[in-house]
Amino acid sequence: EKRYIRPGEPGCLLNFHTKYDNFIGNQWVPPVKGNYFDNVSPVDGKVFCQCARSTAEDVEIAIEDAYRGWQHWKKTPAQERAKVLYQIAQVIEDNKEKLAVAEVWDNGKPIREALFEDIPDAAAHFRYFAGAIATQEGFLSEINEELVAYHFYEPLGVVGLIIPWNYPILMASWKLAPAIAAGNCAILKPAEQTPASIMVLMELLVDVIPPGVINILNGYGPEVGKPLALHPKIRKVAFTGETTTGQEIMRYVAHNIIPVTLELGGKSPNIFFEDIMDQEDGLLEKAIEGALMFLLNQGEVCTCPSRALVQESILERFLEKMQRTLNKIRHGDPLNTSTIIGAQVSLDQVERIKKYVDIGKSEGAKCIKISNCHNDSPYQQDPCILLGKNSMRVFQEEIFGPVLCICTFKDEEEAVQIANDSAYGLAAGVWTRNTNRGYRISRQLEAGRVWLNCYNEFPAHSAFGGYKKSGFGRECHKIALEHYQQVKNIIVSYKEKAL
Ligand code: TXE
Repeated sequence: EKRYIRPGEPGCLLNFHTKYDNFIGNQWVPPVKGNYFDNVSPVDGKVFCQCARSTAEDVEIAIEDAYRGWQHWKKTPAQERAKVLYQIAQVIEDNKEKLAVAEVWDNGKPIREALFEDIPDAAAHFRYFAGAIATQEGFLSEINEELVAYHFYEPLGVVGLIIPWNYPILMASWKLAPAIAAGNCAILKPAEQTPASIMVLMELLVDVIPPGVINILNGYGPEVGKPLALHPKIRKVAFTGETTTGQEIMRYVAHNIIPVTLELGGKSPNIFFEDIMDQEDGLLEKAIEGALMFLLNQGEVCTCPSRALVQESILERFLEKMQRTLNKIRHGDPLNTSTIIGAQVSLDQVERIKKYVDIGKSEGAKCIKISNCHNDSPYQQDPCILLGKNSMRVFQEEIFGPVLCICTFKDEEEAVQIANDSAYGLAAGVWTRNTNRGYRISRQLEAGRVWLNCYNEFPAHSAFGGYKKSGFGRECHKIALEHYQQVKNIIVSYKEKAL
């Protein structure tokens, strides 16, 4: 157990500045209108810095600088671009603890997650896309003896990346790595709840990235995200956030007919079959851990396994085991490495979660008490388990908090029917010893990612993205490169003479 020192206290690994300008063309540029907004840490509930409250005028400046940078970047050979991505990964890794503390302070997540997942995963994505771009090849088609069609992957230009607050540095990396690897320059807009940790990262990267390749504009969605997505010189938008915001983004990009990828909400089912019980091989313990994944990042995860579908025959035993493990879980200071549940990102978010718990109860869901998990901070929400039916609102709407909704099923057919009875289709989990069943069910689930006997693994090199209202496009895999590229086809005739 280790307790990291809070920013501002003597001996802390980092001290935030009191004010952050935008990061444009490798310079710190004040917002044109001169406005800043307060940034509160959910760890102590206090304002710890101010960040630029950008507007359309700042978008103009960033676009200009990004295009200036692009003149060089688009001509930079893939191997050289890869080298920059490797260097970014190295800087992230070398500053792992500092970045983890920054992330915790900005977002409220427990430091064990930031240290062992968010930050190393961010580095892994830059490394992965460095390798992917260095090995990407165009292709050619032999049309006939004298006619050849060549295909080249070309970058799009300057792309707009809009990200949420739940994984600031990791979400930035998921988007920045493929975007810049592919030869684009990027303008990233962090969420207004978590604008600061990314600025700490940019301070570390300023000597590593060529000017204009990565630009950061802070501010509110409608004030800066919207003009960014609407700008006629933006060639693509990648967005992660709420489904209704995703719908807005689609409307914006329609103006300029540019591609968009969307990673939106989820209500992911985690399905537990009876055959996981009664053997001493550790799968049951693993499954319980999988069920408790609804607590990861305090439930503020797009793939939160917020619906547990438990086979009727094992419900009681499963619940009992789950409660026993839950009672040992520590809720507390996010900077302590033994803390499992940290602070929710904002008081608004706490309010939203509480409202949903009340809705669940009023719909008749049974609330299962968890004894040990309590904390007095207004930013900390006690975990909650609701036993109910899939038709209830709490089973259908994204809560984005430590709330697990459990229902039962009789057989495979019913499990699939309940799992797919959702507007969303981001992810799902299946737990069984029967590999044929696992495969069969996985293929029937309407979800872009299925975890079989595991949950919430996010390795680089595996495609991630949604079905249905969870969006479209894939990240974390080299196919994402194609979302940031267009194909140039050149047809060449090698015929010597006219007909
Ligand atoms: O999301 P938004 P919010 C869910 C979760 C949460 C809810 C609201 O349920 O409680 O969404 O979160 C920018 N034009 N998820 O309000 O609004 C915004 O500034 C351009 C699910 O934070 O979608 C931020 O940078 N940009 C989710 C980003 O969009 C706009 C992750 C996301 O904010 C904009 C986060 C506009 N009109 C929340 N409006 C997931 N599934 O991963 C907002 N933004």
